[in-house]
Formats: sequence, C-alpha cells, structure tokens
Amino acid sequence: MTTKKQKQEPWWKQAVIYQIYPKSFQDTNGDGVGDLRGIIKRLDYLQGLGIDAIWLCPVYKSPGVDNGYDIADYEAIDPQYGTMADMEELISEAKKRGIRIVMDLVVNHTSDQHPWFIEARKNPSSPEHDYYVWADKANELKSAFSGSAWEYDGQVGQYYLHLFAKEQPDLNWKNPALRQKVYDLMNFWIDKGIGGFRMDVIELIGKVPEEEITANGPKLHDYLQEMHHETFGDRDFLTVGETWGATLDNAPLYSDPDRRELSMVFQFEFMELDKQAGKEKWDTKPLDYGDLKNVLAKWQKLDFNHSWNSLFWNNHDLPRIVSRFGNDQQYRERSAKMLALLLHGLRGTPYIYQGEEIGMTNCPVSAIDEVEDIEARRMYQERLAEGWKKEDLIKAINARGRDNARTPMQWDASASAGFTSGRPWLAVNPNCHEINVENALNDPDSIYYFYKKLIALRHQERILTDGSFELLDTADAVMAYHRENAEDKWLVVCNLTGQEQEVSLPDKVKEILLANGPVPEDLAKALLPPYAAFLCRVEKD
Ligand code: TEU
Ligand code: CA
Repeated sequence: MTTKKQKQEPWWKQAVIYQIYPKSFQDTNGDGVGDLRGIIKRLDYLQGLGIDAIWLCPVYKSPGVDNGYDIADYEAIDPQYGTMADMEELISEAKKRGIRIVMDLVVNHTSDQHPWFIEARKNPSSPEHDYYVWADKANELKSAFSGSAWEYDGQVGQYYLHLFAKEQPDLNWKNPALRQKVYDLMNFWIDKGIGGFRMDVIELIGKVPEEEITANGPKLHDYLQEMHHETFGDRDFLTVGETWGATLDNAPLYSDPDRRELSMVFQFEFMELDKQAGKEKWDTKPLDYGDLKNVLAKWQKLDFNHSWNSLFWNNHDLPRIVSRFGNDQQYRERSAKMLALLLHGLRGTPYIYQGEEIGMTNCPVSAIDEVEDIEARRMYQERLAEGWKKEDLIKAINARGRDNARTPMQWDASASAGFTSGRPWLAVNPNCHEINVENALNDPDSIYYFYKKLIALRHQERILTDGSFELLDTADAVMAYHRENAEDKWLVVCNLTGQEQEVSLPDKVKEILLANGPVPEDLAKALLPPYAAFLCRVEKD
C-alpha cells in the first residue's frame, strides 16, 4: 500500500452555513432585541437542522445606525448583545455541537464613533487622520444609502468619504499602518477560535476615490493576499467575500487557492434579474425564468478546481425568496421546497438565512414610520423630494426593503412568536401563528425537514460537491439539470411557476431521493404540477 499523502479537501466544500441576524434571532432578557444568550439557547435547534457553521452578522460595539455594520470597537461586544464572556461561550458551545462561528468582518468602513475617527477629526495631523479618506472637493461618488458619498467636516475643513451612511466613514486601505490595525483585530478573533470571516463589501477596499473607482480597484487583490498572509493563511478557516461585482472572470482571482486570498465569493448576478437595467434595486421588473436559469447555469461553469462559489437565495439585505421568486400564499410550502432543491442541488457552498428553513415570508408595511432600515428610509426621503408618490415608494419597500428579512425569527405561535417576552424592536410578522418552528418540527412534511434532508445529502453524497453540472433543454418555466461523477448520476427537475408544465426528459429513474409531491412515472412525457420539484438518482449512460 502506498501512503501517498492525499491533499485534504477543506471542510467548507461539503458544508452548509446558517446565517444569523442577531438582533432578530432570539431575545432572552425581554428588551425586544435578540442576544448572544439567545443564540446559545437555540444551538440545539441548529444542530438538529444539521448545519456546519453560523455566519453571525455583526455583534461588535456599535451605535447601530446600520444595525452593527457601523463598528465603534472591533474587540468589544455590543452590550445589547451581551458580553465577551457570552461570545466565548457561544464559540465553545457551538464547537461542542460541531458548529463553527464565522464572524462578519466590516473593514471597508467604521462607525463615526470609532476612536480612530474621533481622533482623525479632532487632530488632522494625527496618524489616525490618514486612516480615513479625505478630499478638498467632493466628486460625483454616490452613497449606497442615497445622496453624495462625501460629507463636509467643518472642524477639519475637508470632506470625508462614506460609501454608505455618513456615520460610516470609509477606511483608507492605502495606509499600511491602518491595514496592520485591521490584521491585528482579525487575529484577535482568530485567536478566540472562530472558524471564519464573512467579509462585508470587501471588493471596495481597493477603491481609488479620486478616480471614482470603488469596486475592484487595482490594489484589491494585493491587499487580500497581504491579509491572507498576515492573518488566517495557515488556519483551517472559511473566508467568503461579499462581492456584488463578481463575474466569472474575477471570481477565480478571489478564490483560486493558489492565489492565497479567500475561500469563496458571494456573487449577486441572479439577484439583479428582477431589477430594471441601469436603475436601482427599488425599480423592479418581473423575473424572466429563462434569465434565472441562464445565470444559475452560467455560474456552474466556474472552474471549481481553481475557484469556489457560494449558493444562497437570502440574506439580511434581500427580500424573502418565497415571496420573491416563489408564491407566499397558496403554494408557499411547495414553492419554498422547490427553490430549496433548485439551489441546494447545485455545486458550491449553500447558505441558509434564518427563517428560510421554515419558509418565512416578506412582511409588508403601510407607512414609512413602520420601517427601521436606514437604506429604505433614506431612499424614501430622497424620492419623495423628487416628486415620487408615497404609495409607490411603500410598494417598492414592501417588494425589496431589507426589513422583510429582518423581522423576528418565528419560533412559535405566541404573541411575539417566541422571540421575546417584551416588545420586539421590529414588528413580528403576523403570519407567525401559522409559520413557525414549532409547527415545522411537528410536521414531518414541513419545509424544515426538506432543508434538513438537503443538508444531510450534502454531507453524505460527494456528487453534490464534486459532480459536474449539465443543464437540460426544457421550456423556460422548468429548470432541469444533471449532476454526475464517476460513480453516480443525479437529476433535478423544478417547475419554476404556479402553472402546470410539460417536460420530456431522457432519464430512467433509479431512486427518488427527495420530492415535494408525486414524481411522474414516465419522464419522457410528463406533466409537472405547479412548483413541482424532485431529485432522483438516474441510470448512467
Ligand atoms: O451590504 C453591501 C451593500 O452594498 C448593500 O448596501 C446592498 O447594496 C443593499 O443592502 C442591497 O439591498 C453590506 C451589508 O450586507 C449591509 O447590511 C450593510 O448595510 C452594508 O454592507 C454596509 O456595511
Ligand atoms: Ca435581549
């Protein structure tokens, strides 16, 4: 026998990650805000689901202008979430259950309350001044949260850059001392035993504001290679970059292991398909199913030996997928399962956003004072001033607003859905009486058990991780594909619509692995009910 050392595949290639928005997950002290003890309390639930890691949205000390994406101290826990001892307990209790904690790393910008920025403002000759981006004149750059990206500081007599809210000043990555500070804070967390970082808007750190370059600046990949070397490089660690501008061409730059940057990226191409070209996220258009298929299939063409991709439908910035691409009324369960299978059958690392596993839906509001999210509030003010009608803006917020994903997790049918004994910081979706974890756990046919099965398959069946992908020729309303490796061949068939659809497929079914309803006997001439979805092992040619 040879003892040739096999290069071990990183754990995250066969893993499923669960995203937690801590403010809305579980409150334990009745203040209406989720907390770390609440997450600890629900670890058994997450272990039951079978996930491998938690991506934890920011819990660092923060004034909360953008719910924690404005950090005032990277090495402290915000008191509303608990203490550093709670955080350490979360890491160790999760580890006992085979779950790693992936922290959100927000280092494109800080809070304006961060001591660096306070000093930078007070003392323009301090080293901290150059940790931020200053200019004598504002150019055309816009903030993602409406208006100019430049704010005049009277004390300094200059403008500072903020690609998000004015309370989120951008860091100046050109400054090597600043970069070292960031690596230090990363190592602080690595030493605490976390399992990875999700890197917020990481594609922006190479910005060249004076040339109005933001994403994909010329130094971006140099910085990421330096970061890898100075921090997590030798660790068994997951890193995923939030990269709205990722393309098939640049995804390998981030994620080719030989380049020593990140494990994988989040690409958002499929999230822009129901947006009018050249407009903003609020300017929607109906989804063309052919476009969705093409984009999903296109990303499966990535060279997975030299790059890696993530798979997701939801996060804390996006509307709920069952309300968006599915049907959150008559076919809620069926369409939620269809979307789950469509995505989890693909190659990449799947992410599940809290509540997705029970088919949580969007939560409409009727007036702007019910909206918490800074992005939606700023857009509303800006467009109102431009002459838009209130009802159109509320409609846009209900379709695309970030609060849709941020309503409290629905644990049971009690008044505040088991989220809090107090008054929740954001109203609970009234459908919690029907849609909740307790009901899902009691129903063997629930969306929850469908997700649980998909996660188990990801762990047991190599074909999901290494199998090739082939899109089958069908009408736009149906997506069908093969996954295949040396031993096995699988078929996924999904009716993307609420109407019956005909398909004709060449496969002979050997075994049905998962389905959201009956599977047609004869695939050569089959009629798929609304949102039908099934996964089969089929005969290899
Ligand atoms: O989001 C990046 C980002 O570009 C968002 O503004 C996004 O365009 C929008 O929300 C989509 O609807 C990240 C975080 O995920 C988000 O929560 C933060 O607000 C933002 O960065 C700033 O840190
Ligand atoms: Ca609390």
